[in-house]
Amino acid sequence: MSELDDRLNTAFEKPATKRVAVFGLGYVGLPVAGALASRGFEVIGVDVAQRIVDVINTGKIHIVEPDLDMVVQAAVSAGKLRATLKPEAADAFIIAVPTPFTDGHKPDVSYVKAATKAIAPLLRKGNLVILESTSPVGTTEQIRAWIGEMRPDLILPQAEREDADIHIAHCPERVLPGSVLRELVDNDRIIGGISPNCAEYAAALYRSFVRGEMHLTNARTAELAKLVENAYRDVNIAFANELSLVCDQLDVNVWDLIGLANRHPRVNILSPGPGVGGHCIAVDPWFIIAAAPEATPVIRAARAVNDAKPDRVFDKVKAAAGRLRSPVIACLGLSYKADIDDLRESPALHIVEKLAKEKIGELLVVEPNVRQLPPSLQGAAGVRLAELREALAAADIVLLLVDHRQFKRIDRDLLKPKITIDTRGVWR
Ligand code: SAJ
Repeated sequence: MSELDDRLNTAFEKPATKRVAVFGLGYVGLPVAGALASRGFEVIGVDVAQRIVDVINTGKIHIVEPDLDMVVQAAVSAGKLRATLKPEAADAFIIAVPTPFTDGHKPDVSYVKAATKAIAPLLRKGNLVILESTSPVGTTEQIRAWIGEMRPDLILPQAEREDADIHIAHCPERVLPGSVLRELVDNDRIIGGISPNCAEYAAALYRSFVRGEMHLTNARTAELAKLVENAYRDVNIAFANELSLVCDQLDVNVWDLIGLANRHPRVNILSPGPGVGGHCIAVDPWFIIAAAPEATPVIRAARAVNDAKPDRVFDKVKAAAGRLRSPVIACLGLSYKADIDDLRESPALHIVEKLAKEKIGELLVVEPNVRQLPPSLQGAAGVRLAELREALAAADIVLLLVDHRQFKRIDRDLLKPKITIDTRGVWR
């Protein structure tokens, strides 16, 4: 441990007296707030939605994530976590707000700007500002500029200067929805400081609840590292999805093929599916493309392949249905991946919406993680939410869109008389 580490650990040795304000109480901010509260920090969760603030203050949560309810309930009842609409002073501020893209696939950092502008008037000497949101390269420096406009009285950090009044760093979130609490603690963290000192201060805070290693770097590298992680995955899923189309044409089972190719010691092909969903992998590669459009043909092509995959699945279902009179289609799964309720950017949902719009048969939708159809499907003619058993009994075509655990357990004999379209390779 360096002398500085010693100093920082001393600074944080009485976490019960330290306040951290977390801006944005969503899939990332809420678990971080819970983790800090469970380590004894006094945590103020700031959100713009009254409903979210109210739910959290009753010790409940507004999202589905295993065990998060228990962590939040314990933190709220111990008086360590409190949600509010109104920003309050703290020792450290963590920004965990959405960074979507605009219609033209350009990054929209307006929520980060709004959070920064709310934090700036509250800043005192010694404070730490951390950006967790996945952000385009340069956003952390932009935060410094926004603070500078509002607080000319503060000495702001610079790469080569260590006499700053406050510290600013980017610590990108890396947690996998569905395993957030485990990954929050176990994953390594990349900590990108505006200056080395900033990174050290941020690392000291994360060390309070992270068991993974801290990798200190500058803010720009940390920003790009996060984007690259998700773009890497997108490109590799695109390769698998492209293979699935090749295999359809050549009458080869893509799952057998990938299983065999992956026996090579240096080959590890991911799984094809109905497309790439969620709010990260389908979004973040665009931040790299927007920053360097001429230099990113591979990343752009991967986006195109993955975005086109739902329509290829639709074509397959349409062709199968076209051979039947009044086909009944069991559509298994709506979420963007297995065993969660998140429908954002879901390829499964896109496929079912298109089948409904083009009136391709009667659709019995099975989604064990939701209680009602999403608005886009509510009231659509010939579409309803059904129980798995009923849908399997009635269907001519069984379309597997999400590999939920309930679907993996389906008795294969029930499927024998049906036409099956398995986009996830569960029943191979
Ligand atoms: N998918 C496939 N084939 C695969 C793997 C995934 O089709 O072999 C599909 C999934 O079904 C889903 C999509 O890709 O539709 C994305 O799912 P995912 O489980 O790969 O990732 P996310 O979006 O839930 O979470 C990712 C993670 N990033 C990486 O694994 C590099 C997570 O660690 C990040 O924190 C998260 O993005 C984020 O918030 O950025």
